[in-house]
Amino acid sequence: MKQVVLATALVLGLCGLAFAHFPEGVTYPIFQFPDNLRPTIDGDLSDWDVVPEAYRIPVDLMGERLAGMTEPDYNDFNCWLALGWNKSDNKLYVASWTYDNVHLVPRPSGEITLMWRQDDFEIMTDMDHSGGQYKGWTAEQIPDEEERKLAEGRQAQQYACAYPQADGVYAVSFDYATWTTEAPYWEAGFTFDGTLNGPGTTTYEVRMTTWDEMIYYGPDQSTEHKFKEGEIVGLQFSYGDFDDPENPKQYHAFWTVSHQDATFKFAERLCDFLVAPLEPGLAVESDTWGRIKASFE
Ligand SMILES: [Ca+2]
Ligand SMILES: [Ca+2]
Ligand SMILES: [Ca+2]
Repeated sequence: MKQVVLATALVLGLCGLAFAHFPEGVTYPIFQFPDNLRPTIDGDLSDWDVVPEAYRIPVDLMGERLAGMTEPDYNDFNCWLALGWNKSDNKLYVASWTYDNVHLVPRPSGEITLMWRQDDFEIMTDMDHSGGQYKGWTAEQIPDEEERKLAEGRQAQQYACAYPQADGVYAVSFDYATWTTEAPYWEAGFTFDGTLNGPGTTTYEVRMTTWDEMIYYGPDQSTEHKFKEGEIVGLQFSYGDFDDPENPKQYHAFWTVSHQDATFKFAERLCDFLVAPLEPGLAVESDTWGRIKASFE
């Protein structure tokens, strides 16, 4: 087994030569949650009110890649997302809010790999910021079937969420791992307020373990990413918008933070995200709160 793993690492190393990231010149910050302000993972995003506006990524900063829209129409689709991290639990926190005029989530029960073919929210992670191909390997590129399976999602990962779903499965990772979207590596809360096949708002709130190297056999064979304050990691987020209940597999629009295509395959097309230091105001506030609490004890 060890030889198989090493051989694949060599293939990946040779392919991972590109480092450009998008949008060019843009770095988005990941908010550092102090321990006492970590959000509860329940789909209620009110505990994200402490996150300053500068950390939010609204649809206005995203690119639309399929419908030719150069700016958002809030009556058709609106969204924002925000990222957080915490030093103590070493987790990535994700909050997403969307309004959609037609919320279409008709995925048949059991067909989890079709998660993307409906109104979904996609998360891509390249934690060691290496770039390079991370999915969609062909037999020509990696002839050995098992090595090819190992390479899918190994050095970067793609996840999708959609809510609600007929079979109660709300997330999938597009590789051979089933455990990366299960507790304790993935916890999520979702809400939908509206009419299915009609207008509504959806929230996704996720706390997830991130991986420098994901081996689909299990967490013990994989390497968890350790967040370092001030480092840059590769992340990317997309929203598919499907609006025609009569033709549910037809994209209406596709909104993406990186403004790039094929981010499901090439990690160098992901965005730069800064693992931010604690906001000075919050650090003072939590210190002060600690002292006040201590004075009552
Ligand atoms: Ca919450
Ligand atoms: Ca729409
Ligand atoms: Ca839609």
